[in-house]
Amino acid sequence: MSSYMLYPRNTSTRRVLSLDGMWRFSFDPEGIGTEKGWQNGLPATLTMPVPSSFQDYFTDKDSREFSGDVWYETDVFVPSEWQGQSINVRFGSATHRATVFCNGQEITSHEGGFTPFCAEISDVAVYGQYNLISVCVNNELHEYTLPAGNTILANGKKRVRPYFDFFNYSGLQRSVMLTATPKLAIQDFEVVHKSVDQVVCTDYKVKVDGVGFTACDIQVLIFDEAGVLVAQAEGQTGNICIPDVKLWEVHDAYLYKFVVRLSVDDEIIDEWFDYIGIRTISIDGTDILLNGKPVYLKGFGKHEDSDIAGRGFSLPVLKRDFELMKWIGANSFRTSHYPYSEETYYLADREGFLIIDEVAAVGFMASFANFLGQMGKRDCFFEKKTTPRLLDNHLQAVRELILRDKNHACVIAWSLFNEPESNHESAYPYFEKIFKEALLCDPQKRPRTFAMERSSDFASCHCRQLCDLITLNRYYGWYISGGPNIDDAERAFVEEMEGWKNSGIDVPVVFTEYGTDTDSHMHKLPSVMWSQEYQQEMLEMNHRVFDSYDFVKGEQIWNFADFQTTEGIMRVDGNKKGIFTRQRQPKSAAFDLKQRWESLPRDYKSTGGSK
Ligand code: CKU
Repeated sequence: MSSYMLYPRNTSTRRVLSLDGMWRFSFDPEGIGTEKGWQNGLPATLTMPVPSSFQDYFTDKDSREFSGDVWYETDVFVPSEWQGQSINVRFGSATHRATVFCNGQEITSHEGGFTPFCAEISDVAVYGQYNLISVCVNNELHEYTLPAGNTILANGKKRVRPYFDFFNYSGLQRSVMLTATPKLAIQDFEVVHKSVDQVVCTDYKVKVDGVGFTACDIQVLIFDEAGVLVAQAEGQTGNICIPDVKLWEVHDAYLYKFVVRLSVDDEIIDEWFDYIGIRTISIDGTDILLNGKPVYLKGFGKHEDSDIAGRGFSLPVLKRDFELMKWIGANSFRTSHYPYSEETYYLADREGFLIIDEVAAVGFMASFANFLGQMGKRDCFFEKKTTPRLLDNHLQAVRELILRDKNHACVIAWSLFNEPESNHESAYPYFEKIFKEALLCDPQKRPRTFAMERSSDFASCHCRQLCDLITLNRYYGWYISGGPNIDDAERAFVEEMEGWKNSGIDVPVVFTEYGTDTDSHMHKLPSVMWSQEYQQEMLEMNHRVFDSYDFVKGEQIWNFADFQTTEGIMRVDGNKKGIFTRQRQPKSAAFDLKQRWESLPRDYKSTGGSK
């Protein structure tokens, strides 16, 4: 069992040390590491940067395509003055699962490659000395894992077959930190913002853990951006109304510093803080309302993906992506197809971007099993022997996502699946459980959705009534009637949209994917598929259709940038649907988008929301 911990921060009572850097590394193709005692020291002498994916450094294919166990280890100095505190090694993620050891002793395991977890080493660490931290990370995919796929044996080697369209990058891809917190500590904190009579106030709740917490006093202090104390409250739960509160807005983010203090007899025993944007989010008919005012979403489906580091967290890439998104006039993105690094959400909070936050439930469609590979008729994905195990993992992933991201102003909706087999009636009971769990876990009760593939629409989808907003992935002009047949694509698209309209759609529809693969070096007049001109034409056609339907309340293009995928006959060194190249330079369509998005009003096509 592993535990969650609030984002680590240095405060008067807490200490954080970064463990990022060059770790020692070994491949363990036969999975014999633990048996052979590798937790006491690795046999091989490879090195590996943390955070990063391990795949793109080596010059041989076997290393890049490696599936199975890999081991990381490093020496960690635990200061003697930390004795008596709770000492943890906190992993931003370990993809897709990990077991952690300290000085050879097994500490914890964690399933799921995109959420943080802690290994508590307080009782195992030797204080005032270096300690050996070892991690066995496994990157296999199965039909019961998130994301889904399978693992086969090819020439005696394990190989993954992802049921999804992105490379199975893995390893310790996010920062690792050593933390010291008091034994009696603030465990969690939640905020819910409510508008009553035009005034937005915040209900808060503090969770404390440890022996003797009933004797504690809890204080919440709120500072504005100038550092002035503007409100305070006492107790584990309470309500805060900041006089003349400055709301968090799109591209106009205002963040208050929420400080939580735990004290006994006036002595502060724990202190933690976070930066919180105060805003409301709701759905009113076909409008998405931020602070009661309609907002039209403009932006992208993204990936955490870049040269060399793979899916490894990179602050420079994150910074560049946000600058490009601001330049082009975007206001939102979806964390397709997994929860992103925590730093992404903190930056989105700071910059005023809206996020549709997605759990790694991708590859849940029988016909897409082995994406771009074998197709054929199979049983519904939700009727397999492995479904109960998948459901357990999925519920846990939803809990961990919401536990981590619930306080972020930037998160405006939860995407609970990407392109699942929702056109089958046996999907409904599974979906219902996932949707219920999300509602239960989220104190802010954000809107819930899942990204629908073309086989699910107004008529064929069995789960759409569970959605608070509808999100559609559509490829009219690419997978459907591309190139010279783009007029047919437009007709088919309009036909589908008429279907949604006639079905009496009464929630917003946001396009979460549409786009074309585009070679950044290819120009062609007249256009052909893959040329930059065709990307421009296809987007123009799609926008024409979006613009004719008032219930369409957002457009998020697939994809922000070109990204790496598994090799295949439809992918040329990856998916090229980026508006930017993998090196983050614009294709021609970027300039059209900039013009369009800068001219669309915030409340484009609103029906006049009031709440
Ligand atoms: C995108 C089969 C459709 C998959 N959909 C999801 C996304 O992950 C893919 O990259 C479409 C595409 O470019 O095909």
